[in-house]
Amino acid sequence: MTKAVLRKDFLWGFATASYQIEGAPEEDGRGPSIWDKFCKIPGKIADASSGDVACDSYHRTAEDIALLKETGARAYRFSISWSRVIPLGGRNDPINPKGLQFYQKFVDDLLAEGIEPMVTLFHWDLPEELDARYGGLLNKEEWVADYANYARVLFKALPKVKYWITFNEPWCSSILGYNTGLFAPGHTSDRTVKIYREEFKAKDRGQIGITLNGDGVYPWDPNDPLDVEAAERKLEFSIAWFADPIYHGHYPASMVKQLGDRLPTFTPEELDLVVGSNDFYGMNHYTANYIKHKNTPAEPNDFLGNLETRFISKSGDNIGPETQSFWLRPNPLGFKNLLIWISKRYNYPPIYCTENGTSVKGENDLPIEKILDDEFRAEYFRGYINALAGAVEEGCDIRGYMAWSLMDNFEWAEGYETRFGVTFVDYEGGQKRHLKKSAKVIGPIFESFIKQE
Ligand code: GBH
Repeated sequence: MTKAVLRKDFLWGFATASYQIEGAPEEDGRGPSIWDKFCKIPGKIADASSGDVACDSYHRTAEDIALLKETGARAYRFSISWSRVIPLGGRNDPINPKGLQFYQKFVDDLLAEGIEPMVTLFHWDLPEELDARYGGLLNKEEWVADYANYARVLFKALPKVKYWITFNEPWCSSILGYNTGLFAPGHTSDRTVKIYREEFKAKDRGQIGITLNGDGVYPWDPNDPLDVEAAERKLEFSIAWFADPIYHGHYPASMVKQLGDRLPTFTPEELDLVVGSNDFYGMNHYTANYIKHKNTPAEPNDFLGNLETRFISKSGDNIGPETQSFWLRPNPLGFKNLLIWISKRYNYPPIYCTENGTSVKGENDLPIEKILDDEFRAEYFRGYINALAGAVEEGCDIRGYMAWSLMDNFEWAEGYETRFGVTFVDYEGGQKRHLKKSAKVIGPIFESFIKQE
């Protein structure tokens, strides 16, 4: 017997992102994004693929909604392709009515089926023109003004949307886009929240927040205080880098100590915009690591906090089974611990888990019957959803959960080889969708945890 610990209005469902599923890069006036360009550079994408077709979702919204219905999902998190709506991206550039209409109709269609839309404004696919024009996200003046304008266009066009996410994983934009170069460019701002609150919130009664990624941590040697400290520092370098300014008005001390004046200082005006800018905390979470401190001084390009991440602990414990993603091994307890860490550090904010899921080792090479019988992924969700319920029992205010992903899709630099979907997408067979086992286990678990009244 499970205990009904989740709120009656708990939102559970699935997540995707525009470039990873839509395809149709040149249709109805869409402009190119930095990912269209990035994918053309030889060597950037493992299988030399791109999002040109992806799941063909631009032409299959009805099918995607039917999938959601079949799983019983209450909500769907998707992102907007900025260059569909404003092909050149800028505040003085023309709006593309067909692009806007596509998303308006999609929102209407979801609502007609009783599915709550949760919209990410920016999931990495910056209009290419803005990068060419002024360096994209690196140009604070220009980019912030253009992003603010884009956000306002959408707030205006989609008043029925009640859940807005400003940025997906700014850590990835910054580090993978500008530090390691694995992904196309990025950075962050919070002015969008002011616009929403001042011009739309009262009328539309929605909420807005940022989505941060963060992995669970354990000290490599729990008896070494330096590893214990390093584990905390890892969370500060990945999560508190963005969340401390929002909830506490400053960067974490450990980052200031290591990075000094390489961290920008906030002006009073910036603090005004940033502090308190989350109606909810959006959390993307997949895995955990053992953390081992380093004895040498931090390298100038270090972004982890002068430490190593490992899958095996000092005593030889493996954090979790291997998956198709080199960075991901399931560890549900790490999720529970991290939910509690975030809740304590930021005074128990409402949390929406905006992504959680796994790839499966070798999945792409299996025959379809085996792919559809994805017990490994089903077990992942059982473990993680139980961990979530456990965190709620310990006082965390968790209000929603979106599994990544509704369907297999373009997995960025890894191309199509790595699948994260609860739905199999047959890329060779005309993008046909087939529900996997995992699609059907999530609903019943949530419904058993959610209070009936
Ligand atoms: C999410 O990021 C994305 O939001 C989503 O679009 C994506 O499809 C999904 O995950 C599955 O990957 O060793 O430096 O390369 C997940 C968080 C953080 C996971 C960075 C990969 C790579 C670390 N990601 N991490 S690195």
